[in-house]
Amino acid sequence: MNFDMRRQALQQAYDALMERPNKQISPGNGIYNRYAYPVLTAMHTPLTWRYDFREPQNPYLMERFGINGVFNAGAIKLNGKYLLIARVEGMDRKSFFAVAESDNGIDHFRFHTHPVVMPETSDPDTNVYDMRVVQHEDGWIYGLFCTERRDPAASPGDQSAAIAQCGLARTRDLTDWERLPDLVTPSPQQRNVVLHPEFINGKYAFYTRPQDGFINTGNGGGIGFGLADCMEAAVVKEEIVIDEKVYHTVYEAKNGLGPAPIKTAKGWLHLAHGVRNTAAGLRYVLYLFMTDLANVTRVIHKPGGYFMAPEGEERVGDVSNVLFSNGWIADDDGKVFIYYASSDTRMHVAVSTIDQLVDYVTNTAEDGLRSAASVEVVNKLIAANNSF
Ligand code: M1P
Repeated sequence: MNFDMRRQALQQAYDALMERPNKQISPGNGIYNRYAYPVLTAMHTPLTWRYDFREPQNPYLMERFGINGVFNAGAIKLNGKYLLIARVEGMDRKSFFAVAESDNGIDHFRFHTHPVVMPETSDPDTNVYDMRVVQHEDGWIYGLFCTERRDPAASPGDQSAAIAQCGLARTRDLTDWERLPDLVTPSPQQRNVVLHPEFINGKYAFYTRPQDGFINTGNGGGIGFGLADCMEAAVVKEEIVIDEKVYHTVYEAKNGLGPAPIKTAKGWLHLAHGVRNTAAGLRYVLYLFMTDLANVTRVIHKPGGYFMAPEGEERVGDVSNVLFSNGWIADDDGKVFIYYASSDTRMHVAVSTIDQLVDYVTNTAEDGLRSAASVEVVNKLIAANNSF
């Protein structure tokens, strides 16, 4: 195939992907509906990021920059557009952020022409990923993300030991970002840090995930909470755990908050991920819980088990058996777009409503932590069904 034919073929395949409408999968489980196609994949990244289209410099029209995956996106609605701030991972393993937008939130997500240029601090990040985008009541849009650097205490033979911390930046438009100093907390490592969208007692409130090691949370773990006086030099002096790891649950190994919580009339709705170990490796699922409007550290409802787990093609990818979410959008009409990544590879959407999610959270039995308790729940359901 000559250069021009190859260019045309690449463009046609890209345009077809961009134009493909998404399809809701029905009937679903009554809590949410998945959609048939991923909303973002490596193939959605613009061709100009991957190919050099100058024939003399690239006569084979080969990829000059490979993209490995597009996943773990933050989400926000701005000026009527649904925006995903995706983790784009190159074949070199480095991630960076890029914004893709859609008019309807379920398909035709198109990346902006350039990835985000995220300023560095005086201690450059080796890798940045998993941004939570939060419209705070102070007027700024904050991006909280994991910044990873090699552990300075690692021996020369250990090229894996890393330190994860929470990077902070703010913007008005998702294009120009002001980098702030990394969050300081009492924990040796941090991932999955989220900013609460409102002030609590006049302070900035952070959900954290204290951890001792890079992968294992060790004595740390659970979803933590702490307050900071400002964002320009944010320090959380005291972290309390508000949602713990628990034996024989879907979050027994670790858990972490997803996006910023959504305020509802009944409480703050939270989406989180829970991790357990299996013979096939770690399994990541999503779960929901609700906290008190008057005391955001008090969990008032928590359905047992998972809300969403990997299914079908979602189960396979770079890191298989993983669902992870750090972005959702609640529309004014009550519709909720849940953006989730599968197996550290691609982004999907599921759609629900505030009413459905609140119903699910408030009316689903808690984890009884024993098989016999599960049987009791099923028997109650059968009795209720036999009573009319
Ligand atoms: O590979 C699964 C996920 O692992 C990490 O999440 P956590 O810190 O909760 O274990 C992150 O690296 C995340 O990006 C990744 O999707």
